[in-house]
Amino acid sequence: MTDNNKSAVTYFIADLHLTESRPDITACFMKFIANEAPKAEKLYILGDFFETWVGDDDDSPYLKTIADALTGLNKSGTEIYFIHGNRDFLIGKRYAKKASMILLPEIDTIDLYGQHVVIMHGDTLCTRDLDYQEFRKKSRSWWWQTMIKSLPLCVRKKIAANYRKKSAAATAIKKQEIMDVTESEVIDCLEQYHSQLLIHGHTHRPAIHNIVANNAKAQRIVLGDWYEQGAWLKVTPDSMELLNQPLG
Ligand SMILES: [Mn+2]
Repeated sequence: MTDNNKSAVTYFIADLHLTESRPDITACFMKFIANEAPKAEKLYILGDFFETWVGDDDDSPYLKTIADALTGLNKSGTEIYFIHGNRDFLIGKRYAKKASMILLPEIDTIDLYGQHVVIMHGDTLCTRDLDYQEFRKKSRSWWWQTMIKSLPLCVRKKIAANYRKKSAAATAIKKQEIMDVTESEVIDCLEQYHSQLLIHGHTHRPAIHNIVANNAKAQRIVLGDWYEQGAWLKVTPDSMELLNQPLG
């Protein structure tokens, strides 16, 4: 699918939290899709692309606009890959197809210009957030998802809104370090996958961390959220850069 007109550039984004109630973030994303993303041969979306997701049967015009923008990008020759976040883990094959995205497993490894890289949303690294990890386990189970999907769309929307309220209140009182990754999980993960580079989002703490894993230099790159600016990681065969653009 890769076109000859695309250069050796790969972009990574996460935590846009797209929602109709944030037209500024949506406009920033549309600008990114129109001006920036077409330069890349591949775009990886590492979760929490949407603020919430209640099911692929939500046929709102807003979600269609986003899908159409991604499809236009894909038609220009940019491959689009998606890993679920903790907000949009219910995105399924139907919407992925509409948006021309390829769904990847929750932890995946890719060849990034010769480097073996682990990519993920990042919520699984926050093992000290016990309440969340318990919810995560439940909400990824077959029985929970079957039960949720059997409810009418309007009920699911209400449940999601309630959950977000409760989660925001809980997050506000959780200690900062609980909300960040557990360093030993990062090292274990890089060792398990025999990799020296991990790219993830979720914590909203954009940075390139130099660490040690597999007894050698390694890096953990954290993508930025889009609450106050557009943010992406640009990777070429010889550079890695976290970039921004203003909202709106
Ligand atoms: Mn997240």
